Amino acid sequence: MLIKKAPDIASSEITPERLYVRRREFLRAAGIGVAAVATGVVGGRRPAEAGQTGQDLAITTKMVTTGDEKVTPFDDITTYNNYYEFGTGKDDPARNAGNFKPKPWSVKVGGECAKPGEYTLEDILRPHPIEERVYRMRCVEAWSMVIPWAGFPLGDLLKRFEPNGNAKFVEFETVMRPAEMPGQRRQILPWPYREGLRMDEAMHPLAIMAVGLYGKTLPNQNGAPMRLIVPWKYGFKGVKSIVTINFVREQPLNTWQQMDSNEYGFYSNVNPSVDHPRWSQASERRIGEFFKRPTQMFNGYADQVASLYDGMDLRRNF
Ligand SMILES: Nc1nc2c(c(=O)[nH]1)N[C@H]1C(S)=C(S)[C@@H](COP(=O)(O)O)O[C@H]1N2
Ligand SMILES: [Mo]
Repeated sequence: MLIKKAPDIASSEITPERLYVRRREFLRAAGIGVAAVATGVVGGRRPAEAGQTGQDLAITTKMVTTGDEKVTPFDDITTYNNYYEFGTGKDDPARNAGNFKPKPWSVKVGGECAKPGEYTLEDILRPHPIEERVYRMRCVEAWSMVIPWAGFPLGDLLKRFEPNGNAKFVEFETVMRPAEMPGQRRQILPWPYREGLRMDEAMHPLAIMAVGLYGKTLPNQNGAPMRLIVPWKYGFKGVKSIVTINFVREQPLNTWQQMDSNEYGFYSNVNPSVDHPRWSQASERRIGEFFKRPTQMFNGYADQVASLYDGMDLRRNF
């Protein structure tokens, strides 16, 4: 593959400390616990060992957004997955993702921005301190987990590409590798898997690009080397193994909406009062627990994100 040399990313584009502090104030005001941890590399710039799964990550900050809810065990997070590129069974990704190679990796950035190009994963990760964030993950299938992701704010990355005024949405695609991904040899979904966000959603401080979990780089079945996490939306917005980022003018069509637009919409915000046509979304089963628990509006993140949707009919824009 011919790799176009991307324009260098200037150090002035690295997230200013000021912005970082503002984000922490925002999260504190929202009642979210933030703690700096002494890892010996606080504020450090040590990048993730790009693409090697199970490597230790240097975490600079820890944030818990789930109160005293129990964190889901590592074994459940890494063996009960949705990743149709590796099969449709929950245990298929863990069994079939062993031959997937998340290294070397590069991401093609394009569309309405000043800095399009092909960036290596190392280029992408270099300026971003890795934070641990414990988020609820609510699958549209009405089960949920609590996951200690490692990653960095998606907005900090997107800003580096200098999206212009025409960039109203951002679109992401998963890698296309039928030789390593058995599910892609069958027309289970229209490949490659695609997802999108409105720009203000993408810039929201809770949206992250995840590169690890439980303090280590991502296992293949969880989307190595880099995947999206948008905790107030259903899990399917969290597109895995990202190779394309496009800034676009029009609302993009995501894979599940393309599959059936009566069942899956663009916004896909967790909403207990808007049922899926085939099942209720009012409650969920936390993996590892027997009794169901009520699902919370915006997955419990309403205080932080509800204002993004002021004046919108969330029944129509599901
Ligand atoms: N490329 C790709 N990304 C994907 C999926 C998929 O099938 N392919 N499944 C989605 C769904 S439905 C969910 S619930 C989450 C699951 O993430 P996890 O397996 O890390 O828990 O990944 C999302 N991202
Ligand atoms: Mo899901």
